[in-house]
Amino acid sequence: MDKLKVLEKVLDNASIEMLQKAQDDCVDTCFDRADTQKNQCGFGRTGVCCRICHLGPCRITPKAPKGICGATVDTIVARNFLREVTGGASAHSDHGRHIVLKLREVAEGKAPGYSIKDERALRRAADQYGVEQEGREANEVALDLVKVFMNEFSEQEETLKTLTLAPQKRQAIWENLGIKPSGIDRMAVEAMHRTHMGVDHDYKNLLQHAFRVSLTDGWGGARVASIASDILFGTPAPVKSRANLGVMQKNTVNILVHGHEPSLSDILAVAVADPEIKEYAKAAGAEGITLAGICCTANEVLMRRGIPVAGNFLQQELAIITGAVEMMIIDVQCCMPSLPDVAAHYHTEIISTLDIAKTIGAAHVNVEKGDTLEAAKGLVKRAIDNFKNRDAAKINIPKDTAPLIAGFSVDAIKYMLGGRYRASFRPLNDAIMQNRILGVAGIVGCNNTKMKSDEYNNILTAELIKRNVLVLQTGCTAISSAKAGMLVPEIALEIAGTGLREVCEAVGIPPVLHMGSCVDNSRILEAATEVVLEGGLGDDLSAVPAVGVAPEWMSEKAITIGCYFVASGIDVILGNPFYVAGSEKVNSYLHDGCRAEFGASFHLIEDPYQAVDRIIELLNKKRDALGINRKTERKMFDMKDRRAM
Ligand code: MSK
Repeated sequence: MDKLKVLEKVLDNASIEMLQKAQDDCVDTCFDRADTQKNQCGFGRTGVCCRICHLGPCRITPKAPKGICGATVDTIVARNFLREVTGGASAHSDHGRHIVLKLREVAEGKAPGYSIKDERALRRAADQYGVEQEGREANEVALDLVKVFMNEFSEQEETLKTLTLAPQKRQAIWENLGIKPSGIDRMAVEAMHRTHMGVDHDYKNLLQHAFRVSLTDGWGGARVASIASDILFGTPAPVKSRANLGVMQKNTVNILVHGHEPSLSDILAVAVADPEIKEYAKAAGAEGITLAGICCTANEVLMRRGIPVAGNFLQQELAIITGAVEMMIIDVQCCMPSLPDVAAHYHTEIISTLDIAKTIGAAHVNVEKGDTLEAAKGLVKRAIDNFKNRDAAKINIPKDTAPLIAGFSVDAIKYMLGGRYRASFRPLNDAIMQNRILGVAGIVGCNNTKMKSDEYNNILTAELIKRNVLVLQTGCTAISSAKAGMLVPEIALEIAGTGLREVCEAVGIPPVLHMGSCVDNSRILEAATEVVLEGGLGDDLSAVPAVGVAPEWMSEKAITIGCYFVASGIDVILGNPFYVAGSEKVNSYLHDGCRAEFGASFHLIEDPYQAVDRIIELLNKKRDALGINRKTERKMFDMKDRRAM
């Protein structure tokens, strides 16, 4: 791959440098494999390949318009779509289940190394879910809350309790549409049943179940995951840190955590701070230990502990190519199976840690049972032992890093806006009503080798804050913004529009708020709900001037997230298409027809500047409907205004 080609694939200097190094070191990366896979299957891309039964595989063409069983293209495309949504919901929800089970172990006193870190979060959740608290110890309350959460997975008939956290009007819409889901597990099994050969053939019925399943994620498993994580590991609050490959250091032992679940990574943060472990590292000739993260495990430990972020999704291989990673510890989701192949060129050890997620070539160390802190210390010592195996000639850590502020949970935003005793979303609602802030965009998702990594994310984010749109981010998109220096308040002074800048200055927040990992997209729904409950911006999520955007998405989880945003009444812009183009009916239902039901739909816009225009148009429509789109007289904030805020 020559220099020009490298420049087409990645945006930031650190990634450019490492992709060039990959060529020098003869390492095959996802960028090379994307070239090898260039002529991607048109049948797969348009969703018209059916391999659900063994009469096929069948591929729909004008000459062969039906599968052998008689399935139409609409049935086939809708079935494939529903299975993708179920994959995404299952990933988030199973993550949530693991955290809930950990919470149970902790409450039963069976998880050494863990504790209930945030009793306030526990009590708040107990209130929300109606768990009796009067005179009861935290552990007792936690055990009852765990029972409620476990029931969210196993409930057969009643609807999910977590749905009741949505605005009343939205709940009524779901009720009328008949898409209120019952238990998470049941809905996933039903999805697989419906899509089995010879069951549900009505494309609309299948798509409705896709939206129903998506609700088990955003208003079910993902929300439960965030709540349980906050109880166990602490509710995030603003924290400073840095992002990009340059967070690794030449003279320290570098350990990277990668994946999604915080159970081990949070304990690893404790292990690396242990004095005995620090001594062990010094004895091995290292100046210390650097713990950093990739993808959403990174976001989890960043949000709560300020652990630096080494990179986002498409940087996972590039991080190893620095030649300076002693160990990469992986858990679940978004960890490429290629990691051990890349690591084989260097001294890096890849360690998988959960029995449901093994990778050929990775050493497997189960950390789920027994004393996790001891297991974490064992892993750190093993990484330290590997320090001596470095090949100095192969080490090149890019210098690039950028400062950031993360940790904007809904609780933290409320506190920032209103202070400890008046914590509320009122100032945000007022700023939207007064046209200082045009609206809110939740920009989420991944990177994708189909586009230049981070480019769409960053153009869109910068252009929106210029136009006074407050941006909420999660996942790998937030890491894109971090690398580009957009997660610090100073950026507001430099590029944000006047109104947004005034609000950011008055409150002391960046114009782009990092709200967590991809499972934390439920926090965006929570924030939007707070806006509705605060009043003045309509009585449903569909009324709020807010949009969701998934610019560079790639995973099934992103599809599910998009669906639960739309089902919640929030329009979603996609930077690249779903695999549904083969069915005009499915395509048009998702991008238009479902608006009649949910008040929102998907919009495929592959150019970031056009996406900005559409977003502004959508926000303005909402503002018009609310009657708040009048021009307000421009007025600079004085100290009195700032205090009032
Ligand atoms: S890690 S799902 S690449 S956001 Fe959550 Fe990043 Fe997307 Fe994975």
